[in-house]
Parts: sequence; C-alpha cells; structure tokens
Amino acid sequence: MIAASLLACALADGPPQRTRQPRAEPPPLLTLDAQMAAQPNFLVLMLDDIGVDQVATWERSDSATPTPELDALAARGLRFDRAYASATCSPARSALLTGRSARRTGVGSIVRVLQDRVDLPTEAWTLAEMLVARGYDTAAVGKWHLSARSTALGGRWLGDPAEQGFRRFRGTMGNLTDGAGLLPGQGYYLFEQVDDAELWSRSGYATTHQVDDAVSTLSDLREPWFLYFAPNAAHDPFDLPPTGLASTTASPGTRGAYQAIIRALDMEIGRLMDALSPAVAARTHIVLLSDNGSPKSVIVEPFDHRRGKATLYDGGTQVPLLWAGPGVVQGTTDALAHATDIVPTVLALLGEDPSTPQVGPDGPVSFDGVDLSPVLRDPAAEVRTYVFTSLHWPNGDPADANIVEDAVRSDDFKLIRRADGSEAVFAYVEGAVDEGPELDASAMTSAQVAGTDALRAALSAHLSETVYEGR
Ligand SMILES: [Ca+2]
Repeated sequence: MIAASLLACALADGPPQRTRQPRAEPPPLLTLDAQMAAQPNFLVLMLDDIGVDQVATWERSDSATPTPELDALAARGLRFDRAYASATCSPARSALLTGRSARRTGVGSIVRVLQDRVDLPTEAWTLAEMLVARGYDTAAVGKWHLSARSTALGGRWLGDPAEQGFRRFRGTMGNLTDGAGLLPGQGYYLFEQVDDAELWSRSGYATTHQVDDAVSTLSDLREPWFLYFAPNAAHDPFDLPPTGLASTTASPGTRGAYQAIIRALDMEIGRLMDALSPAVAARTHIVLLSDNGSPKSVIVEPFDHRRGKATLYDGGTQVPLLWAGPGVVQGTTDALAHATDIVPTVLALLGEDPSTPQVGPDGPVSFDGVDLSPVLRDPAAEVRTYVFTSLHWPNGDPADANIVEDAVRSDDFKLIRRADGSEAVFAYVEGAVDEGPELDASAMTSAQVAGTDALRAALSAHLSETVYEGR
C-alpha cells in the first residue's frame, strides 16, 4: 500500500522527494528464503479459444485432444471444473489483468486492433502495476489484444503492455491475422511481432517462437517476477503445426488442424515448464486458463455447436483453469470461479486483504473478483455463490452499447438475459457438461422458480453495483 501511494505520488507530482524521516523500529529482516516464500513468482498462462471440451485433462468429451503436459500440470495442483472467463478474447484478458468486470472497465467485446477507439484504458490498475508497486519484475509474452491504438506505423502502441505495468513485452498486438499494416497478418507462420516498441515481421511457427520468447524472458527477469504468457494458439487461422511438433493428416482450417495446434501448444507448454528449475518452480504459482470457450466451428459433442465462443452459454464462457504452486493442494474442485478472481487471489497469497480497495494512481480500485485462496487450500471451500458474465458491443460504457447481454449462474441454475431483454433459464443436471436445455417457464417446479428468481435478484444487485468507471 505504501509503495502504491508512492507510485501514485510519483505519477502525479514527479519523483517523490527524498526527505529524511526519523524511523521507528526497523522491520525485521527476512531471510532470503522467507522473502521468497512471502513473494512467490507468478506465471500466468492465458490460452486462446480452448474450451473444456477440447483438452483431455478436463475429461468432458471423448473427442478431446490428449494434453499430457496439461495433465502433468493439473497433477501438480488444482483443476477447476466450473471456471468462467468471457465470451471473447479481449474481455477475458481485461478481467484477468484488472480483477474487474467488463461492465466496469468497458471492455465488453474484442478490441479491434487499429480500428476501435476504445480499449483497456491506461488508467486501469493492472495486476502487473500492482505487483511492480510491490517490488516485482514483470513481462508479457504473446497476444495482448487490449490496445486498439498505434501512434504511427512502427512506433508506439498506446495502451500497450508497457503502459500497463509490464517492463518487457514480446508478442502480438492481437490475433495472428491482425497487424499494423507492415505486412498482411497471415497466420502462424508469418505475423507481426512487437518487441517492446519495435515492430517487425516474423516468420516461423508462432507457438514455438512464443515459448522461446517466454523462456528467454524468464532468464531476464529477476525474482520475484510476474510473467504473463498468452500464446495465440489455438485461435484461428487453423494452420497445420510443423510435423515435427504435431503431425496430422487433417487439412488446414479443419477441427483436425485445430486439434494439432492444441497438441503442439501442449508440447511447447511442457518445454516452458521444463525451463523452470525445480528450485524456482517451488516458489512459483502457475495459473493456466483460457479466455473463452471453443469456437462454434470446432466445439464438440456433447457440447451444443450453437453455444460456443461469442455466446454466454457455458460452451462460450466456461474455460479450463489450473492453479499449481506452493501451498496449493492437488485435486479437482467444483468451486465456482471467474477470471476476475485471479487478481484478488494473488493479493491474498501475498498476505493482503483483497476486499479492501487498492489505491491505484487514479484512486481506490475495488475488484469484482473474489479471493480463491481458500479453495487453493481446501477444494471443498465455497467462495462464490454466483458467477456473472456479460458482453457488450461496442466497447465503452455499457449504457451506450448497441448490444448488451448478461448471464448469472449458481450451483444449480443459470439465467441469460439477452440483448432484446428476454430471459432464458436453465437447471444444471448432475454429470451434464453444460446448462442443458432451456427450462419451460410454464412448467417449472417450485425449486426451479425459487432458484431462478434468486438469480434474477442477484443479477439486479450485480448490475447496480458494477457501475462503469472506464478503468
Ligand atoms: Ca479467444
């Protein structure tokens, strides 16, 4: 908190004045081991367009892709079986990095690189900025997708990772087909790369390059560090990976190609894990999630192909989430979780109370996420009664948006409020992969009426609480 205040002061008035203050008792000196335990490293992996139906680690679908490296990571920690992010890429990344809802930040749909006027505001107080204020070194590698604006071709990107607390950035500003116009973004083998402020054209296989970048960046970071690694895989275009990485007889653009991209990503994530020495791994929290569910073109049975990415159904918003690290139990959990929970949980792991508003450069910041650390210690712990997801387009104040949709779920029920104001309600069935068929409002049991009425009340309260702040 003191460091945050100093930073706020530095930003507002220039560097803090060096005045000699008489000090009371000095704080006890921590041994290096204790300091490292108090300030663990954080490696956060944000995958792209990979739902729980696609990775065998989640055991949801017979046609999931084998993911032995994710299996190994899951075996080291906790697998969340009811975790949510967003319907599309950018809102999930905003939620992850700010701990705040799309309704509050204004990032409710994808940020269209070089086309939109609204992106994640630089005033947003990100996890990277919070950790820098606590003495951490920070870097982002891979897809950013939170900045729409470039000042000039080959020049600075406004709202880029450097403005959001990351000392280093090596990656892509959006999807592999996006770009600043240096060359047409062509996919996994030819794409625009930004290394800090330097824009260049990169050839070779994107997933391999991005893991190479993550590995070399790790060697450049001093502990304690926060590395945000967001590979573009497995977002389209579905180009075939190099045969040495994941061979397939599938044609480009098909689900077979998409599965090969996931296999290649899984192998390369294993290489990243191997880059952490056992000693460093022992003091590192590893968090892995995806930004949204599987695209409708590749989502598989028993998921409904109409309920994939870009919808608020579970197929669009439920995502893989793994957490491994010091003190984290091994196993699986049914605890409800959301991408906004990562920031409060990280702060709790640092011994802080995330329910107290943090002081950022632009004033107090409260979170919409909750602290998952009780679940990391006890998978049966319940920290959430409800999970809210939403989308709105265009980005900015939801009150000004053309399309706004909201969803809320509890353990047993789900409600979706569509853009036209109509509602659909659902009841979860034990063992089912998603929310199942829409309930018939004229034939609901009293328990279903009570359960969905509770969701309606919870959503109303949520909407009145999550007021747009544009940061
Ligand atoms: Ca995505």
